Amino acid sequence: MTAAAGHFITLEGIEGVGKTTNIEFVRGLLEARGLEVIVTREPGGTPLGEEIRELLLDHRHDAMSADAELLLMFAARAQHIAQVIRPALAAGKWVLCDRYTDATFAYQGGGRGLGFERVARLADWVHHDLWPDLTLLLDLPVAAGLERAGRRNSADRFERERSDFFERVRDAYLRLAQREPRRVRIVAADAPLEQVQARLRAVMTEWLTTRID
Ligand code: Z5A
Repeated sequence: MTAAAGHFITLEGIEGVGKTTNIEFVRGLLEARGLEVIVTREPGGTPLGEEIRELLLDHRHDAMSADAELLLMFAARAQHIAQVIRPALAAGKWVLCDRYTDATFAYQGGGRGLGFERVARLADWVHHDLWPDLTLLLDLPVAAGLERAGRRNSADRFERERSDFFERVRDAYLRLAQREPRRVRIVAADAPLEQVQARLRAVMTEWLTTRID
């Protein structure tokens, strides 16, 4: 849980699951309640973080080691936390973030096979108790996510991975939800957009009612 005045919500899921599409919908739900929201993303969210993102996604760096990838994710995150997330939370704002440390557990811990323990040690070092208050885990079978993402023109370094990589990522996400069911809420995303958004609305309404009403 965040140790600050504001609230911290993240969206997670495998590639193509609909985070980018739905983050604006969630922002709208919060703003309709008069809440001040900032939307940001990882890796990225700061000028330095966006440059690190370029390095991470660039397919010319296909020789990048799993450890280098892991450390770059946390380097971008450290800057994001210092420059954006902590100041916004301290000012009482709602931070809505497209991916955070759960993505590192899923992609580097699960997908790359580095394991959860190493990720947990870095998380403790970089942000200690700064965990989201709520994580919306959009869940979709890998084939469907890849099919949706495949409609785009160019593939970045992650999008070039094979489906067994994304199966490990999805499995890791589901294990995280099992470990922390109060924080990580699974939202089935294998449905038309209106239905997924109705599910998101239901989860958000229930959560907001119990947390801040
Ligand atoms: N990464 C990591 O490895 N470790 C970390 O710690 C972090 C990140 C933080 C970049 O992230 C990469 O960084 C990511 C993991 C890694 N790579 N991968 N894979 P990203 O979040 O920027 O990249 P992404 O996951 O590829 O996001 P995305 O491509 O933008 O996917 P999305 O946001 O989940 O999906 P979308 O763009 O909203 O939707 C995809 C398409 O599906 C689009 O055409 C939509 O119109 C369509 N769509 C959405 N919802 C529906 C429904 N319900 N039905 C039908 N069609 C739909």
